[in-house]
Amino acid sequence: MKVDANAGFGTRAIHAGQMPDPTTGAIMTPIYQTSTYVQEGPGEHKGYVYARGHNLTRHALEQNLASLEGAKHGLCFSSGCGAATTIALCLKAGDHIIACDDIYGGTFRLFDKVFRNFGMTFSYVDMTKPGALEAAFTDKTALLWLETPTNPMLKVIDIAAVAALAKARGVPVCVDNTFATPYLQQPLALGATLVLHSSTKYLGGHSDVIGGCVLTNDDGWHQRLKFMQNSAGATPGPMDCYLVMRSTKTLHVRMDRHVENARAIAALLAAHPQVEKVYYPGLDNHPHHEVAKRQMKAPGAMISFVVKGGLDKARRLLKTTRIFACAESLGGVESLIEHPAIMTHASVPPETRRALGIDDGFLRISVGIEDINDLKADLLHALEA
Ligand code: P1T
Repeated sequence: MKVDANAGFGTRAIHAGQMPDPTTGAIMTPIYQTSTYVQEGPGEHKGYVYARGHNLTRHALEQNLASLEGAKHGLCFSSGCGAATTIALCLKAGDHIIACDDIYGGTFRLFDKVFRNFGMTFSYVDMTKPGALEAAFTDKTALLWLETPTNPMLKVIDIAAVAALAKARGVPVCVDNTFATPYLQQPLALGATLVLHSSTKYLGGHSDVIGGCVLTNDDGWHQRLKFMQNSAGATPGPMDCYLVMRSTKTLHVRMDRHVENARAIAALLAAHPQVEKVYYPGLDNHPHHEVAKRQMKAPGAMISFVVKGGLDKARRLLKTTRIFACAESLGGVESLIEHPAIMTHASVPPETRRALGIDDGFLRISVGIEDINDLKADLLHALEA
């Protein structure tokens, strides 16, 4: 079905990029599980030559995701890190990247342990403070990189404000929109140049696939990224693309329930005597609550909190929950809980973690879509253990 760009989010989630199979009418896009395509003669082909460059299942997903982000172009990658790598490969030695100070540990590792070796320089700044960002620009600044809400402190960065500062200096902005999803936040409409997702998370939604994507309206960036996608080769397989495409059809429905549950869990934690602090942009006392209300449809379903009693208590809590599984990752239908300092953010230097507030009692949860009473009972039982 040809779906109008003005159609509602749910309609685009289900239909954008997908046409009935021309051979059979199959309503679901086939999984083109092939590495190559037969040519009539040398150079005589149907536009499909070799599957690193061309795969129809992947192209359907790319169009679907582009539509959800309100983008002209979409490209899919083998992981969120594969997407980030491909963007960085479009830069060159000597380029300076300003990244937000609170960032997924794997993205920090990629910048600090890989791309720094190739002569790129990085500054990490708290982008919730415009003055700090302005001072970080140099004449070599080639890209601004931010997550919002950030992983794992759940800071909310004002995308429009940051994009305006960058635009005035001709610097493109990449927003990692993984925590928010395109249903809750649309960075391109706020001035971002590139949007990146780990589609392993809410887009995939079922903890059964690793993937990434980049969406943009910028033709030049799209051409460079497409060239690099084929050259560097961090492309996803067709089965994984199919799984993500099956999942985006329910993104809007899942997110509504994720958020509803998260609001209830945040309220429970905020009122609990064993909890020292809760980080959730939906709480009135979150320092960026107003920005979140302005730029997000809802505050998402990631919550961080500090449990009283330090590492011992945190360990006991993680071993006691029955429904909240102790695991890295987020965004699946099942609830997860983890210890960032030991798990997802172990690559971040201890002093940086401490400065951010990622200490021994600091935990992060991804609220799933199970029955809320069971989730509440599970956490209450573990907090009191
Ligand atoms: O895992 P991968 O698909 O490569 O995505 C990397 C990535 C990128 N951006 C954000 C904001 C992320 O959270 C991630 C992956 N994060 C986890 C695995 C985690 O538990 O935080």
